[in-house]
Amino acid sequence: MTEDFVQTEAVQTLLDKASGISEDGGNDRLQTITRDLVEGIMKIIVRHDINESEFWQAIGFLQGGADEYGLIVPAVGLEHFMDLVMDARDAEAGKSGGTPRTIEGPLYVEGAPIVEGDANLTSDPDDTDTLYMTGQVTGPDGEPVKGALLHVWHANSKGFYSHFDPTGEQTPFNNRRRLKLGDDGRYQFHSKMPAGYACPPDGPTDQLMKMLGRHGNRPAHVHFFVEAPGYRTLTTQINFGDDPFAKDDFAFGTREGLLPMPNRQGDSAMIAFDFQLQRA
Ligand code: MBD
Ligand code: FE
Repeated sequence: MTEDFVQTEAVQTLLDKASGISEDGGNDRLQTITRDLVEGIMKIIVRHDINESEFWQAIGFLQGGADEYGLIVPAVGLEHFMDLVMDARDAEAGKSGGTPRTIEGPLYVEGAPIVEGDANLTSDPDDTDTLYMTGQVTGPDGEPVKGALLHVWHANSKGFYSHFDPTGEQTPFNNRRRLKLGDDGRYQFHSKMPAGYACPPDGPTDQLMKMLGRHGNRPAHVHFFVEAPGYRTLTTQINFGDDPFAKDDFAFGTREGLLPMPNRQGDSAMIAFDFQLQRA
Protein backbone atom coordinates (compact mmCIF):
# COMPACT_ATOMS: atom_id res chain seq x y z
CA MET A 1 0.00 0.00 0.00
CA THR A 2 1.28 3.50 -0.81
CA GLU A 3 0.40 7.01 0.31
CA ASP A 4 -1.78 7.26 -2.81
CA PHE A 5 -4.40 5.51 -0.68
CA VAL A 6 -5.00 8.87 1.02
CA GLN A 7 -5.89 10.32 -2.41
CA THR A 8 -8.71 7.83 -2.98
CA GLU A 9 -12.20 9.29 -3.23
CA ALA A 10 -13.41 7.67 -0.03
CA VAL A 11 -10.61 9.23 2.02
CA GLN A 12 -10.79 12.64 0.35
CA THR A 13 -14.56 12.79 0.95
CA LEU A 14 -13.96 11.80 4.57
CA LEU A 15 -11.46 14.68 4.93
CA ASP A 16 -13.86 17.20 3.36
CA LYS A 17 -16.59 16.21 5.79
CA ALA A 18 -14.39 15.83 8.87
CA SER A 19 -12.85 19.27 8.39
CA GLY A 20 -16.25 20.86 7.74
CA ILE A 21 -15.12 22.08 4.30
CA SER A 22 -18.04 20.41 2.54
CA GLU A 23 -20.55 21.71 5.11
CA ASP A 24 -22.18 25.13 5.42
CA GLY A 25 -20.64 27.65 7.81
CA GLY A 26 -17.59 27.31 10.00
CA ASN A 27 -14.22 29.07 9.97
CA ASP A 28 -12.56 28.69 6.56
CA ARG A 29 -8.98 28.96 7.78
CA LEU A 30 -9.56 26.47 10.58
CA GLN A 31 -11.25 24.07 8.15
CA THR A 32 -8.32 24.21 5.72
CA ILE A 33 -5.69 23.78 8.42
CA THR A 34 -7.62 20.95 10.10
CA ARG A 35 -7.93 19.17 6.77
CA ASP A 36 -4.19 19.46 6.07
CA LEU A 37 -3.28 18.36 9.59
CA VAL A 38 -5.46 15.26 9.52
CA GLU A 39 -4.39 14.42 5.99
CA GLY A 40 -0.75 14.68 7.08
CA ILE A 41 -1.38 12.24 9.93
CA MET A 42 -3.15 9.87 7.54
CA LYS A 43 -0.11 9.89 5.25
CA ILE A 44 2.18 9.12 8.18
CA ILE A 45 -0.05 6.21 9.20
CA VAL A 46 0.21 4.72 5.72
CA ARG A 47 3.89 5.56 5.15
CA HIS A 48 4.98 3.91 8.41
CA ASP A 49 2.52 1.01 8.38
CA ILE A 50 1.14 2.13 11.73
CA ASN A 51 -1.02 -0.62 13.20
CA GLU A 52 -3.99 -0.40 15.51
CA SER A 53 -1.99 -0.93 18.70
CA GLU A 54 0.55 1.76 17.80
CA PHE A 55 -2.30 4.10 16.88
CA TRP A 56 -3.93 3.74 20.31
CA GLN A 57 -0.54 3.99 22.02
CA ALA A 58 -0.08 7.39 20.36
CA ILE A 59 -3.57 8.54 21.40
CA GLY A 60 -2.83 7.40 24.96
CA PHE A 61 0.43 9.36 24.95
CA LEU A 62 -1.33 12.53 23.83
CA GLN A 63 -4.02 12.08 26.48
CA GLY A 64 -1.51 11.41 29.26
CA GLY A 65 0.69 14.25 28.05
CA ALA A 66 -2.06 16.88 27.96
CA ASP A 67 -0.72 18.65 31.06
CA GLU A 68 2.73 18.73 29.50
CA TYR A 69 2.00 20.05 26.00
CA GLY A 70 3.94 23.16 26.97
CA LEU A 71 7.00 20.92 27.48
CA ILE A 72 6.46 18.48 24.62
CA VAL A 73 6.26 21.31 22.07
CA PRO A 74 9.74 22.75 22.83
CA ALA A 75 11.14 19.22 23.35
CA VAL A 76 10.34 18.20 19.77
CA GLY A 77 11.78 21.46 18.45
CA LEU A 78 8.51 23.12 17.45
CA GLU A 79 8.83 26.18 19.69
CA HIS A 80 12.35 26.88 18.39
CA PHE A 81 11.07 26.26 14.87
CA MET A 82 8.53 29.08 15.40
CA ASP A 83 11.47 31.37 16.26
CA LEU A 84 13.25 30.33 13.06
CA VAL A 85 10.06 31.03 11.11
CA MET A 86 9.60 34.46 12.71
CA ASP A 87 13.28 35.29 12.07
CA ALA A 88 12.92 34.32 8.42
CA ARG A 89 9.71 36.35 8.04
CA ASP A 90 11.48 39.35 9.62
CA ALA A 91 14.43 38.95 7.25
CA GLU A 92 12.03 38.89 4.28
CA ALA A 93 10.42 42.08 5.57
CA GLY A 94 13.85 43.70 6.10
CA LYS A 95 13.31 43.82 9.88
CA SER A 96 16.43 42.07 11.19
CA GLY A 97 18.71 43.14 14.01
CA GLY A 98 18.67 43.61 17.74
CA THR A 99 18.86 41.03 20.49
CA PRO A 100 17.83 37.58 19.23
CA ARG A 101 14.48 36.21 20.32
CA THR A 102 14.22 32.77 21.82
CA ILE A 103 11.55 30.52 23.26
CA GLU A 104 9.24 31.56 26.10
CA GLY A 105 8.67 28.08 27.47
CA PRO A 106 5.64 27.10 29.59
CA LEU A 107 6.57 28.60 32.98
CA TYR A 108 5.82 32.34 32.75
CA VAL A 109 3.25 33.58 35.28
CA GLU A 110 1.32 36.84 34.81
CA GLY A 111 1.03 39.45 37.51
CA ALA A 112 4.56 39.45 39.00
CA PRO A 113 5.28 42.41 41.31
CA ILE A 114 6.29 45.63 39.53
CA VAL A 115 9.47 47.10 41.03
CA GLU A 116 11.76 50.05 40.37
CA GLY A 117 15.45 50.70 40.90
CA ASP A 118 17.92 48.05 42.07
CA ALA A 119 15.55 45.09 42.36
CA ASN A 120 15.79 41.98 44.50
CA LEU A 121 14.00 39.11 42.75
CA THR A 122 14.27 36.45 45.37
CA SER A 123 13.39 35.34 48.85
CA ASP A 124 15.61 32.25 48.53
CA PRO A 125 17.97 31.50 51.43
CA ASP A 126 21.42 32.99 51.27
CA ASP A 127 23.30 29.73 50.71
CA THR A 128 23.91 29.88 46.95
CA ASP A 129 25.68 32.30 44.65
CA THR A 130 24.15 35.70 44.11
CA LEU A 131 23.46 36.71 40.52
CA TYR A 132 23.85 40.42 39.72
CA MET A 133 22.63 41.64 36.35
CA THR A 134 22.86 45.11 34.87
CA GLY A 135 22.47 46.61 31.45
CA GLN A 136 20.49 48.90 29.22
CA VAL A 137 17.54 48.61 26.88
CA THR A 138 18.23 50.45 23.63
CA GLY A 139 16.59 50.82 20.24
CA PRO A 140 17.93 50.14 16.74
CA ASP A 141 20.07 53.31 16.70
CA GLY A 142 21.42 52.72 20.19
CA GLU A 143 19.01 55.26 21.69
CA PRO A 144 17.93 54.54 25.27
CA VAL A 145 14.41 53.10 25.33
CA LYS A 146 12.10 55.07 27.62
CA GLY A 147 9.42 53.56 29.83
CA ALA A 148 10.33 49.89 29.33
CA LEU A 149 8.93 47.06 31.41
CA LEU A 150 11.44 44.23 31.82
CA HIS A 151 9.82 40.94 32.86
CA VAL A 152 12.30 38.55 34.48
CA TRP A 153 11.72 34.97 35.63
CA HIS A 154 14.02 32.09 36.44
CA ALA A 155 14.39 28.86 38.41
CA ASN A 156 15.83 28.55 41.92
CA SER A 157 19.10 26.78 42.78
CA LYS A 158 17.31 23.41 42.47
CA GLY A 159 15.96 24.13 38.99
CA PHE A 160 12.38 24.68 40.20
CA TYR A 161 10.16 27.65 39.29
CA SER A 162 7.80 29.28 41.78
CA HIS A 163 4.15 28.31 41.06
CA PHE A 164 5.43 25.02 39.54
CA ASP A 165 7.58 23.75 42.41
CA PRO A 166 6.72 20.17 43.49
CA THR A 167 8.42 20.78 46.87
CA GLY A 168 6.01 23.63 47.64
CA GLU A 169 8.93 25.55 49.15
CA GLN A 170 8.75 28.81 47.23
CA THR A 171 6.81 31.96 47.99
CA PRO A 172 4.45 33.26 45.28
CA PHE A 173 6.32 35.13 42.52
CA ASN A 174 9.71 34.13 43.90
CA ASN A 175 12.31 34.88 41.20
CA ARG A 176 9.66 36.69 39.14
CA ARG A 177 9.47 40.47 38.80
CA ARG A 178 8.53 43.20 36.37
CA LEU A 179 11.20 45.92 36.42
CA LYS A 180 9.88 49.36 35.53
CA LEU A 181 12.73 51.21 33.83
CA GLY A 182 13.33 54.93 33.54
CA ASP A 183 14.24 57.22 30.64
CA ASP A 184 17.81 55.91 30.42
CA GLY A 185 16.61 52.32 29.84
CA ARG A 186 18.99 51.01 32.48
CA TYR A 187 18.14 48.04 34.69
CA GLN A 188 19.76 46.42 37.67
CA PHE A 189 18.70 43.42 39.72
CA HIS A 190 20.08 40.72 41.94
CA SER A 191 18.82 37.26 42.67
CA LYS A 192 20.11 33.76 43.33
CA MET A 193 21.92 31.81 40.64
CA PRO A 194 19.40 29.48 38.93
CA ALA A 195 20.19 25.83 38.23
CA GLY A 196 19.20 24.02 35.04
CA TYR A 197 15.66 22.74 34.66
CA ALA A 198 14.76 19.06 34.29
CA CYS A 199 11.43 17.74 32.98
CA PRO A 200 9.34 16.09 35.73
CA PRO A 201 10.94 12.63 36.09
CA ASP A 202 9.00 9.85 34.35
CA GLY A 203 6.34 12.27 33.13
CA PRO A 204 5.22 12.01 29.49
CA THR A 205 7.91 14.39 28.16
CA ASP A 206 10.69 12.69 30.11
CA GLN A 207 9.48 9.27 28.92
CA LEU A 208 9.38 10.43 25.32
CA MET A 209 12.90 11.87 25.60
CA LYS A 210 14.21 8.57 26.99
CA MET A 211 12.52 6.55 24.24
CA LEU A 212 14.14 8.87 21.68
CA GLY A 213 17.54 8.38 23.31
CA ARG A 214 17.58 12.00 24.52
CA HIS A 215 17.47 13.80 27.87
CA GLY A 216 14.97 16.32 29.26
CA ASN A 217 17.37 18.89 30.74
CA ARG A 218 17.89 22.58 30.16
CA PRO A 219 21.04 24.49 31.08
CA ALA A 220 20.67 27.29 33.65
CA HIS A 221 18.92 30.32 32.12
CA VAL A 222 17.06 33.54 32.87
CA HIS A 223 13.92 34.50 30.91
CA PHE A 224 12.93 37.99 29.77
CA PHE A 225 10.14 39.84 28.02
CA VAL A 226 11.17 43.39 27.14
CA GLU A 227 8.17 45.64 26.50
CA ALA A 228 8.21 49.35 25.66
CA PRO A 229 5.90 51.82 23.89
CA GLY A 230 6.88 52.19 20.23
CA TYR A 231 9.02 49.04 20.18
CA ARG A 232 8.39 45.42 19.42
CA THR A 233 8.13 43.20 22.49
CA LEU A 234 11.11 40.87 22.73
CA THR A 235 10.87 37.36 24.20
CA THR A 236 14.30 36.06 25.08
CA GLN A 237 16.57 34.33 27.61
CA ILE A 238 20.21 34.22 28.55
CA ASN A 239 22.37 31.23 29.36
CA PHE A 240 25.75 31.46 31.06
CA GLY A 241 28.81 31.61 28.83
CA ASP A 242 30.90 29.44 31.16
CA ASP A 243 28.27 26.70 31.59
CA PRO A 244 29.56 23.46 29.97
CA PHE A 245 25.92 22.42 29.32
CA ALA A 246 24.89 25.80 27.86
CA LYS A 247 24.37 24.35 24.40
CA ASP A 248 22.93 21.01 25.48
CA ASP A 249 19.31 22.13 25.80
CA PHE A 250 16.43 19.69 25.24
CA ALA A 251 14.27 22.70 24.33
CA PHE A 252 16.69 24.28 21.80
CA GLY A 253 16.53 27.72 23.47
CA THR A 254 20.27 28.54 23.47
CA ARG A 255 21.35 31.02 20.81
CA GLU A 256 24.49 32.90 19.81
CA GLY A 257 24.31 36.38 21.26
CA LEU A 258 22.49 35.14 24.37
CA LEU A 259 25.48 33.65 26.21
CA PRO A 260 26.97 36.41 28.38
CA MET A 261 30.03 35.43 30.41
CA PRO A 262 29.51 35.92 34.15
CA ASN A 263 32.26 37.59 36.13
CA ARG A 264 32.45 35.21 39.10
CA GLN A 265 34.06 36.41 42.31
CA GLY A 266 33.67 34.39 45.48
CA ASP A 267 29.98 33.61 45.80
CA SER A 268 28.76 36.21 43.34
CA ALA A 269 28.33 36.19 39.58
CA MET A 270 28.04 39.49 37.73
CA ILE A 271 26.60 39.83 34.26
CA ALA A 272 26.37 42.88 32.04
CA PHE A 273 23.83 42.37 29.28
CA ASP A 274 22.11 44.93 27.03
CA PHE A 275 18.87 44.42 25.16
CA GLN A 276 18.38 45.99 21.75
CA LEU A 277 14.78 46.23 20.59
CA GLN A 278 13.33 46.65 17.13
CA ARG A 279 10.84 49.42 16.44
CA ALA A 280 7.21 48.37 16.45
C1 MBD B 1 11.79 25.71 31.11
O1 MBD B 1 12.26 26.37 32.18
C2 MBD B 1 11.84 26.35 29.93
O2 MBD B 1 12.37 27.58 29.92
C3 MBD B 1 11.41 25.72 28.76
C4 MBD B 1 11.52 26.39 27.46
C5 MBD B 1 10.88 24.46 28.82
C6 MBD B 1 10.81 23.83 30.02
C7 MBD B 1 11.25 24.46 31.16
FE1 FE C 1 12.85 28.26 31.87
